[in-house]
Amino acid sequence: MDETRRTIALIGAPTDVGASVRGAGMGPDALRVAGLADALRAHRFTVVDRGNLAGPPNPGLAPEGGLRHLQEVVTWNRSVFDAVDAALGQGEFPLLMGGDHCLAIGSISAVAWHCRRQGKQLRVIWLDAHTDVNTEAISPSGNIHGMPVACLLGHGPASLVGWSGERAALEPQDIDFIGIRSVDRDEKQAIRQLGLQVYDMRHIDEHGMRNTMTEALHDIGDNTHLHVSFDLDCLDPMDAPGVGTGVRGGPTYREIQLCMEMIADTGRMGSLDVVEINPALDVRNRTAELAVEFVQSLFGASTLAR
Ligand code: 5AB
Ligand code: MN
Ligand code: MN
Ligand code: MN
Repeated sequence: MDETRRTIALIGAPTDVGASVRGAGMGPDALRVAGLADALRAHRFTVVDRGNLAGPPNPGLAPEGGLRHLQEVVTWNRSVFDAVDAALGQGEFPLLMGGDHCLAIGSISAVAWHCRRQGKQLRVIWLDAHTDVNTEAISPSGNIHGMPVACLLGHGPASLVGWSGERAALEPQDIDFIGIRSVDRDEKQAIRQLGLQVYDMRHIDEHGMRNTMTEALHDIGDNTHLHVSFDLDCLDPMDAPGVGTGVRGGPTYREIQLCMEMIADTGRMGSLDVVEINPALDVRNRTAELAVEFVQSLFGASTLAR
């Protein structure tokens, strides 16, 4: 972030319509209870909590045509798009509090739309155990929280594609994935075909988080808008039990801290999603509290500075 500290707009999207495990809809309030706003204010940011967006309930239905709750997902993402667009239009930093990860379709589409008008280069860092690049044709679950990256790359149902003004909000080289350890069979093929840059856990094991992030961030320049999409299941479920689709073998607490600190050092982060916290599965709000710690690091908190 620049030294002229931007106002951070907290946008709550309390829904789990993109998932089959229920509970991520309580994520925004878990982050509030964990003290997200005051933690950022302690770092001299102005924070406005815009409250929660409204949207349809989770009907709890089976997928149709390979997609669960498509209409509800579209409606929630429309609201997210508008709220993120409004925040960016006012020069604010939008911090989306999910909600499940399908909501990144709306938030990143709004960011891409804004970047296009401002002539900025959009880059996305996707922190997740999963690559979320399934489509309705290949998803094993029909859950749209496993499809946002495909939709943003221009592959998915027509009603979820093209929101940024172009068919694709992102080109494959605009996104890097960190922490990946669960990819579905046909999703692997999609990753190869698209040529996506996936830093999986083996890469982090072999090269370390420092080299991984140096590589992922190497093309960030003065004109880059960096969007971070932080799925809390990126963390190891031993640290962060409050997620619906946890996968063992995640990065350590220290590795994630370093990852966040290196992102902060770029000074180019312009928007953030914090998604997939599931308070119904959590232990004493531990996952939301951990999220608040890591978000502080993303905004430049470090052991010896400030
Ligand atoms: B999350 C799975 N690949 O598509 C699928 O949490 C899991 O946003 C998706 O990363 C996990 O259903 C979606 C098996
Ligand atoms: Mn995800
Ligand atoms: Mn995930
Ligand atoms: Mn790259």
